[in-house]
Amino acid sequence: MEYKVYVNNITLLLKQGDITKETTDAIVNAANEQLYHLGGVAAAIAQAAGEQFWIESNTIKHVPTGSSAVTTGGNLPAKYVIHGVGPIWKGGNEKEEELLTSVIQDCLIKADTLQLISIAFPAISTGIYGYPLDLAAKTIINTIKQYTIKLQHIKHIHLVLFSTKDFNEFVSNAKSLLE
Ligand code: AR6
Repeated sequence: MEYKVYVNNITLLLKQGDITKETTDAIVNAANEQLYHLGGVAAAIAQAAGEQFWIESNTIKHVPTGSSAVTTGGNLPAKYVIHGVGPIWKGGNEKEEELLTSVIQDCLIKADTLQLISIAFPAISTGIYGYPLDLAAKTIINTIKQYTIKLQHIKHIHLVLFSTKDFNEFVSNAKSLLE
């Protein structure tokens, strides 16, 4: 399942699938501040990327929530992994929206600075970190809408949603926010 829309000369492709299989230049990991990739999409990425990826992750000591850090992709098809640390949902009054906006922006800046053409995101914070799916979809899509205008190199952004439910939620928000 796929849905494509154009935003400021960039292709935004929403798809259902496994982000470890993406052939974009970079994939984003939904990481924690320590880059201990023990659950969710992080564990799947680490498993597919291999040992060198763990070693690189361990050299990065701390990534503050709302920001990101870059490693190579190891055995993944993607050349880079951008580790974005999203907020843990605490009810909505602990700057969660600001922090989710900030992490998406930071990943886009890192990819654009590396002069990458394509990047794939998972639904950061919506799994173990408990961010409500509809609110996350709105914030992630709005951030992409507002931020793409500033990008020099990136031409393709993928949002890779793991379940049909997640895919449908993101598509309905993309239709109302971008069409
Ligand atoms: N491809 C795409 N999306 C996936 C995949 C996959 N292979 N596997 C899971 N998802 P989560 P968070 C979806 O929990 O909420 C980890 O332990 C999943 O269904 O991975 O930001 C980290 O180390 C959900 O929609 O990330 C942190 O400690 C989305 O990815 C913590 O979890 C994000 O879920 C981060 O929690």
